[in-house]
Amino acid sequence: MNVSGLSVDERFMRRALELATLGRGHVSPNPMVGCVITHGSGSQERIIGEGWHKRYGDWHAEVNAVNSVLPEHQQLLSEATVYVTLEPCSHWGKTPPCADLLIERHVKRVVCCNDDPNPLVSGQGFAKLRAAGIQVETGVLAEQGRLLNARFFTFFEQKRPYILLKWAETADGFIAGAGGQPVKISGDLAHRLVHRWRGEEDAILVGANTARLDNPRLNTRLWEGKDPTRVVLDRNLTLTTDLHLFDGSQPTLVYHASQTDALPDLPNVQYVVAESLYQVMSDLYQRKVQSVLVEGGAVVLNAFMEAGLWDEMRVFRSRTMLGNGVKAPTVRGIIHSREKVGDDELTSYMKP
Ligand code: AOF
Ligand code: ZN
Repeated sequence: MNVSGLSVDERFMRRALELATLGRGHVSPNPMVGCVITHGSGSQERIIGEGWHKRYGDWHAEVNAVNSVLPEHQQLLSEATVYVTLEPCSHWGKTPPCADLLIERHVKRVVCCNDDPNPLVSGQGFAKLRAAGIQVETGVLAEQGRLLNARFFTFFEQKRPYILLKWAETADGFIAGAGGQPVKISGDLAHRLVHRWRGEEDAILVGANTARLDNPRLNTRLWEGKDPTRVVLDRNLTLTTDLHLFDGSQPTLVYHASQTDALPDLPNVQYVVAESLYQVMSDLYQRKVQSVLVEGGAVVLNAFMEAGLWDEMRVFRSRTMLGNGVKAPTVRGIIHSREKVGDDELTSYMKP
């Protein structure tokens, strides 16, 4: 232990976790992964290489870390410890298996936060390394590792996307005006932050009322980032196709439960039958959507809560009073963080 209260392994792993976060927003559906390579032991242990998974389809963290080791230090790899936030892969995917690379370079020890939940890898990466005589330790900063890739773990373990419920409410607890009429509740900074979040998730979901009354674009125009897939719940197909959601600028999925075959033929818009929220979520899982940001309205947010289909809630509270309107959902979960965003207060809650 040193002054930070962390063991040496934990200290290097914390660095690997930091590196992993540099891939945020660019690697989905892959996990964020960071890697630190060290040489020496005890107080002499020094970093000789670092890397992270930068972009989907690109090299994995371990490859970038091995390549970052200076040519004159490459021979040190046979005495090196590799700290990698996730179990090294064992499969031929877009790139060759990372476990094979570490075996080829004869590294001495591999330390990880978590086992890879992807069935293509799960346990087989570690098995390969051990069979080659490499020391393997897993479970170092395991909780931080799971939190970092909560979307990836939820997707493989629960076979549904990670679900974030988001809304803004007034000081007196309203989410919209009377009859669901949109009112400006949170400020410009909160608005921009939401656009950043949109770029970090695979999909954004709204109900038919919100689609009709707010006519949202559900893109990330206030932040640099990819535009997520739009998801609209329109059970009885009541929405008119002149709404921004149907402009074809982003892939758009419309879930409905109507029997009709007479569906609009719009570019980039797909109609899918689903009888329940569970069916919607399992269809999104089939489409490899790892996370969904639910932006309302109240009926939809409450339905997700009632179904137990949520992982995180993010609530902006403004100082404004509305007097009447649509009541905001009741928050649940454990407070994870609280901060000021402009004049608004943002609180996030995690499912216990
Ligand atoms: C690692 N290191 O940095 C990452 C891993 O499609 P591919 O070939 O990129 O493979 C994606 C899978 O590989 C992903 O689902 C996860 O199981 C693992 N990700 N593994 O050894 C990395 N990003
Ligand atoms: Zn890999």
